[in-house]
Amino acid sequence: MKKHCLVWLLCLGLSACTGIGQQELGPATELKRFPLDSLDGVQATTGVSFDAEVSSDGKGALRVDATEALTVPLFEVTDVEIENAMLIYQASMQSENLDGQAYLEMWVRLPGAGESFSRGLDRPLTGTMSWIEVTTPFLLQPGQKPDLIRLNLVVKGKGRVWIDDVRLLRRSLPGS
Ligand SMILES: [Ca+2]
Repeated sequence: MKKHCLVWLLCLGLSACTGIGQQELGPATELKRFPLDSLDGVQATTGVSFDAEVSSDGKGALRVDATEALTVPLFEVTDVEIENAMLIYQASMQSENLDGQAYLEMWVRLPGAGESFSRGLDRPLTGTMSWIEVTTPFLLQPGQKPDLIRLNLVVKGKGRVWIDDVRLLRRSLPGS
C-alpha cells in the first residue's frame, strides 16, 4: 500500500516535476471509446445498472447506487499501442445525494514494472452535481508500453453516481 501511495503522489506531482502543462500537450487522439449505451463489456457484475432515462449522451448511462464505499471495474484495455505520451482516461459523470466522493481510477500495467494508478482526485464529484467531464492522466515515458489498462469508477461513500461516454485518449508530449 505504501508503494502505491508513493506512485500516486508521483502521478499527482507529474505536471509540476516535468513542467508539462495541459496546454503544451498535443491534440487528443481517441484510442478507445465506450459509449455506455448498454452494459456491454462492463466488468462489474454487481452494484451497477443501466439507466436508459438519465445520460449525458441521450442514450443511457451506467448508474451506481452505493450503500457503502466501492470500486466499480468498468473496462479493461489490452490492445492499444502507446508510449512516450500522456494517456488520459476521460468520462462524463453526475451524482445525486452522494455522501462522499466519486472519481475515476486508471490502473496501468507495464511489463516488468507491475501496475500503477492515476486517480481523478483533483476534481471529485460530491453531493448532487449535474454532468461534468472528468479526466485522469498517466505519463508514459519512451519504452513504457502498457499491456493492460484498467478503467474503474471509485465511489467513496453512499449515494447515486452515473458515468457515461468513457474515452481513452492519447496526447503527445512536447517535442515528441
Ligand atoms: Ca451512453
